[in-house]
Amino acid sequence: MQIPSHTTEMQAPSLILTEVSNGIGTITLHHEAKRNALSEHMVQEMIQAFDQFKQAGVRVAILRALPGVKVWSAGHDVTELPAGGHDPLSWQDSLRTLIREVEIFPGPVVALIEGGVWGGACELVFACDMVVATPEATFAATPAKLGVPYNVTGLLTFLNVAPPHIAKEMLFTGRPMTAARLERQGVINGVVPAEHIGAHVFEMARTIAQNAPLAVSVMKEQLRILAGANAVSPGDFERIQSLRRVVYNSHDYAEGIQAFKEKRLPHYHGE
Ligand code: YXS
Repeated sequence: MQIPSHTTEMQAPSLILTEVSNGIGTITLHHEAKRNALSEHMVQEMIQAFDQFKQAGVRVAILRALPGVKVWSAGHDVTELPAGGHDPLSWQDSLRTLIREVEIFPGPVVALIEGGVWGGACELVFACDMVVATPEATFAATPAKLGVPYNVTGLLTFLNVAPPHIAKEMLFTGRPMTAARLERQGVINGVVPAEHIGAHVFEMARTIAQNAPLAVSVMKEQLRILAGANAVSPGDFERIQSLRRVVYNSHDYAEGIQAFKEKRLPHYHGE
């Protein structure tokens, strides 16, 4: 039985459901009104859930939305992005914090995907250790559509799971890519019909949970360290940050955010 994560009458209503059974912890995104946008509030609840899972000795975590959703998550909460002049994806940004939590959680995190995955949620899913999706699921990376200068570790998440041409097609077009196409490229682990995906993912989680948890969690941490072992010189890093500053200080960035809020198409002028 899924229970809302712990809330008291003083707190805002919970935006996720959590469940722990037999060493498997499940986080279900549950904010339909904003299409499960990864707001500060939702991210804080997810981080608390991961902490609870650690204390409960959870060996595998599953990240999902409610069965049958049309939108798994609409990505970063755009209303919480700076209007301009500040790095929208700095170290302490909620999306960045959540992705690091997934990466350091001491057990595999399996993403169970139904519906559309947008923007930063696409990176969140790719940062999970395995991804299983229904045939109807789609994945769209949207920084180019909003004028957002994606950050270094975020782009590395894409490069670590997708061949460069696929990562570039996703990032440059901003168009949703189908689960079938991403499975063919090895970007996701499998495509399973909606009526079977729950059982399929739980069966995989049970198999992992029966293995030696220390060996699994240490291999996960080793793979995280190896995946991030891309040497970038201090000069190159400074050049990257100066290029990103031009973008988030640009008219185009402010236009992208404003157009979203006004529910209209943006008009970009390359400045
Ligand atoms: O008008 P109300 O108040 O009912 O609110 C609407 C939307 O404004 C809201 N909503 C969001 N609010 C904040 N941040 C979001 N990302 C977001 N997405 C949606 O939810 C209410 C219902 O939305 P609506 O009417 O559009 O739903 P729909 O079913 O017609 O369409 C679902 C979507 C997902 C196709 C549509 O909402 C959509 O295109 N959302 C934006 C997807 C997107 O571009 N996400 C990227 C966010 S920025 C991000 O993740 C990174 C910074 S980056 O861009 O760099 O990747």
